[in-house]
Amino acid sequence: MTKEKSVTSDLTSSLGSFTRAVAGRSPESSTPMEVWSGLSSNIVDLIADDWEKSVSRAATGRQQHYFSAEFLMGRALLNNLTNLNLVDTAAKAVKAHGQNLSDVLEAEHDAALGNGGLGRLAACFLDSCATLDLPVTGYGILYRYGLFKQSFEDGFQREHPDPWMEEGYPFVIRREEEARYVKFDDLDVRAVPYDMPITGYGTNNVGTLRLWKSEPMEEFDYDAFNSQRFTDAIVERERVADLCRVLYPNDTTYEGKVLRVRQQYFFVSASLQTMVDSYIAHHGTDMSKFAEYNCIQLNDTHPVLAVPELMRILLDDHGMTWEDAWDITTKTFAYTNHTTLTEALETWEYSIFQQLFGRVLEIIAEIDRRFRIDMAQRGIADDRIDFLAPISQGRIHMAWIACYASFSINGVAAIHTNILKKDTLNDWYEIWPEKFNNKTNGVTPRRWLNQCNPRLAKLLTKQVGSDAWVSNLDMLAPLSAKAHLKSIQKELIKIKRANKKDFADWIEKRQGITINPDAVFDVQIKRLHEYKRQLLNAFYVLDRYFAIKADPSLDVTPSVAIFGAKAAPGYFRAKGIIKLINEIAELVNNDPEIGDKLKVVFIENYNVSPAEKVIPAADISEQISMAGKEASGTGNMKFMMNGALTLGTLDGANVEIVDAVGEENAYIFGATEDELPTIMASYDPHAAMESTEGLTRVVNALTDGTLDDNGSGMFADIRRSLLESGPGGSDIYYVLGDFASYREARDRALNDYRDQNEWARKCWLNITLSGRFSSDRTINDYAREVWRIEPVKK
Ligand code: 26W
Repeated sequence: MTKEKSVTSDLTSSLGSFTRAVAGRSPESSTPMEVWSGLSSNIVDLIADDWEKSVSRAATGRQQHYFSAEFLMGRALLNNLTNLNLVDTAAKAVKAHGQNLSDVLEAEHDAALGNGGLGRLAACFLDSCATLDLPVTGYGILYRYGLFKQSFEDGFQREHPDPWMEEGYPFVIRREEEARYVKFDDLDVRAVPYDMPITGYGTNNVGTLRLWKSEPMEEFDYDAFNSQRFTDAIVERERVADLCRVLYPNDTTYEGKVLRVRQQYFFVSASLQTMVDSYIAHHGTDMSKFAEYNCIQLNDTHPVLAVPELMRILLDDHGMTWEDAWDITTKTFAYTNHTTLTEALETWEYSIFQQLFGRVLEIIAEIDRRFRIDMAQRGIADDRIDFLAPISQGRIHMAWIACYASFSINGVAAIHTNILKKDTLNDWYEIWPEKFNNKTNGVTPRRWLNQCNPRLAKLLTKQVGSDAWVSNLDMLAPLSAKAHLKSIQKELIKIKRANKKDFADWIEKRQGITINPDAVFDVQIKRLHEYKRQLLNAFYVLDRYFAIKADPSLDVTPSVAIFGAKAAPGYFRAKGIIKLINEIAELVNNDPEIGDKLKVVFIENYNVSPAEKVIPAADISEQISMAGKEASGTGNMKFMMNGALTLGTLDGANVEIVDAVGEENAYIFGATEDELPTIMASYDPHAAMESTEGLTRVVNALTDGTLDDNGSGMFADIRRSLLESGPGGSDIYYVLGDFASYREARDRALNDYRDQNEWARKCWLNITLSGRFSSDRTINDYAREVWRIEPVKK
């Protein structure tokens, strides 16, 4: 037998065994889900030895720990098959059992343990760390319910629970023997780790994501049980299980829920305990070198309770002095900020901390006391000190604790870091400029190019001469010189057309909507938030609709406006915008006069997997946030890599994308961040509306009977948000002000699309110049400049 044949037959036979063990029947008669479980278990079997070796290699030297309340992992099987170079072999093995690999892959649930950008970034980072052989472990929470599933009923968003691992999930391994105890003043819980292996591309290094699950201290409270308080015992169990039950679905709006702060303390306490125990096992009980061997990245403020908790461990469990413990703590933590929106800043009521963890509060109070003395000695004014103190006005300020205790503070794109320095964290920057640094986000080219876009990957591999670009995306840069070649343009056009056909088939099957693959696919996929301005996009569509209705002979480039977005369940206005887009779709898609000229698609239950379907098919990437509001964005990078052109404002990483490809290879519009303060100071949304042709007609459509919000009042609320003065109004995201400029840019893009070769030339430049947006680049920067870790030798 040739080598390939024997690998295939090995996998065929092991897959048969693993599937039988899972399903209790032959793989031939198993469901795709059961074959998925069998194949996934088989993969864990194949990587187990490498994983074990990687874990013990990492434990001896300096290590990095990534603390995050969210990891938006998506599906795991295809990712692992690709990393192990087993995709074709697995396809054959699955086929040999009368099944089909793509059905099997489609059976997998997304692990949606995150809301949006911050959680998906953490997942991309883990991928890069494993690929770069870096000793990095992720720590988070094993939520029983991930981000809610979204359905549309009469165009309204409905939320449903997402029990993503109820049918079993082979990619997490319960480590019973590594359980820890986490104590609250009113509750003690057992924290049991579930470890997920993170394979890398072209390496046998395997990283770990450790997700904690809360369980009762004892299987049963026998006292309660015996004294006939059975239900009390059960209720207590449920109280503990509650802790990890659900991912909070808020993105960027802060909610002071006690259960959420419990979750945060739970996972950071358990994680620190394992880190400290591992340190002692390898380096002894002298804790003084803890920060030489360990560094912790705080993914936003959600894990900031790790700061007082590490202090508590060093003081109470290891008898250190305050000075020594603080010295170690301040050398251990680095903090990443992911948003400048003030409504996202976490502050907790003093009384909550009193109720949950008195000792941690005592430590925060001491940090606060010393902070005030420290600042006074630096000559900071009293009112400034009070504003920046960990405890002020009866609240605990998590971002201030992070800034004070961390040796590094970073933003996630150049413009964002500058805004932190000059506004949001300016006081901290004035005191400690050396703490501040920028780490522009990136995305993994494994999932977001090589896996999701195999046609384009094949072309790139042919052009580079190998697949080395998959773990070194800068290798694509020299290919940019080929942008003018008709042969390249032709191939690219063919690939995009085929991807669009795939997406059209997928959405037709999934939602029953027919779209034309020859139309321009114009895509905006991200969480629904006013600052991201899906409303601006929706208004453009309405305006186009009215223009075609007014003149049916209008020569328009056919286009499909594709949306995907979830709104936080309590965010009324965001839900109103979802309803609005669905109503516009209803109006436009059912008008025979419009036909293929304009279509609107709202992808239901947008998640990582649907993103992998639509991004390779996109022509235009909508990145239209109000300038200064989107910290970075990462979707913008995924689109760029897949040959979509950015239609965007100079915000977040769009600025750097334009810097990489040139403004002539993107469609940039709108007021800039430095112009906006002056503009907003005298902004009159009414005047903006009235002076922009067609815009009054569009805004009126909200309430004049053109569109129906089923009596919910949602559309009147949207209108008020734009035109009424005072809080909740005044068009604070400058939708009406930027409309004319947006319409001009989008019209121009649609018109340019008609020259297919010229369009393809621009796409090629975007693809080949996307190297700096690989998360490998980002992670290398963190590793060198913040974490100071080296790849582990194999
Ligand atoms: C407490 C409520 C809450 C929940 C989530 C506050 C803040 C958040 C996140 C920080 C919001 C978030 O996901 N931010 C996004 O982070 C991405 C990764 O850095 C950036 O690309 C996005 O621009 C930013 O909005």
